Amino acid sequence: MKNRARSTVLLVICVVTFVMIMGFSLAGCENRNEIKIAVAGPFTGSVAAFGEMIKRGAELKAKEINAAGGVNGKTLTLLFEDDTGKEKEAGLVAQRIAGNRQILAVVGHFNSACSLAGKPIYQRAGIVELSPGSTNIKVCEGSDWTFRNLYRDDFQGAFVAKYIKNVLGENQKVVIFFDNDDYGRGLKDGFTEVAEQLGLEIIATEAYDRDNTDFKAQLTSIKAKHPHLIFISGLYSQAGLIASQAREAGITAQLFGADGVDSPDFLEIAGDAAEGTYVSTPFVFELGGPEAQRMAMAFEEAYGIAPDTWAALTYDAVGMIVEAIEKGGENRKAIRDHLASINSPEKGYTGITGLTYFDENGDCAKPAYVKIVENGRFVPAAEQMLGME
Ligand code: ABU
Repeated sequence: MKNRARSTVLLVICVVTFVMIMGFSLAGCENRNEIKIAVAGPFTGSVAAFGEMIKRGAELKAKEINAAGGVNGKTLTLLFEDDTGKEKEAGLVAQRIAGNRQILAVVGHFNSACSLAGKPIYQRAGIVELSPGSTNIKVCEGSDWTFRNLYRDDFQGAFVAKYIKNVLGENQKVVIFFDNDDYGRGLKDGFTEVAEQLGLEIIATEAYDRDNTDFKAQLTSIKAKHPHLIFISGLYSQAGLIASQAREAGITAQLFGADGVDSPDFLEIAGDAAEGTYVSTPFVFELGGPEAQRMAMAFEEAYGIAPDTWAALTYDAVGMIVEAIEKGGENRKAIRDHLASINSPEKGYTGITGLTYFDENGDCAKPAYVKIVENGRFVPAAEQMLGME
């Protein structure tokens, strides 16, 4: 009896050991052939139009990389994580990503509030967060692991104030209507500081809530102040409603948004009321080089629609991470160290959105452009301020 019990125990130990060895070697096989990076953004929720473009821009770049032989000969696999554009969800997404050791880096998040929520989690875990959309000034501050491939809102706010003064005229009475979140507030502050220095007259500053859909009462009060221009410091989903409700209320003031309004869905939501609206933006396809035109054609062919600014910046962000893996190494720290070493124009990454290189914060200096809505489309504004920012 004793012998039989001993044999059974031995058999169980052998089976368990065999299963564990097989499990480890299968997991090892999976790792050997794949490079995994996460793409985190608002794939559902009130700003899902951004997420859709981010997803497609990332997918196109991954498809091209894999068609050209992959990353060090391995297949690039993207894992999409939906933060719904909300900081609470972004925190959960960040924990999930940070805890999965197979993920080498994160492209995202898009909303500044989400990048800020993820930042301490990614920093603790030691994994890069490279945002293709967050512009709040604090996004990269205080972490060695957070980078972005577009400008900050102190730069963007100042740029818009200068554009208004230089191009639209000196004696503008301006109302600022801002989304009361990290992005809307920060951009409002950046704009206000320089607008006041330049002598623009800010006659009112009003906050709105992200969940609001009815702006009529606030617009009635804004109308009574007779502004020449309303600067909307927020996202396309509310800006579209604000534009249409402003025109319905008989407000004729010039509308000016920033990069958060730069989405084809602004045109959908605002309809005719979008006409003549200006937006500042980190990228304009029409002003890009031949590689940008090639990417736009490939994107249209793949998805049947034109790419927007966010598809372009995400396309470049995926390219930067892949370059960091190829030149730095296949681990989280090597990717960070490689990105941190891209710290001068000579070492910069040339993507379809131009040259990206980082300062000691992980921020980068890239230009701003202006688009205007004409005949239901965003087109480059006749006047740009390149080199005059
Ligand atoms: N910068 C565009 C809007 C996204 C954000 O920064 O929250």
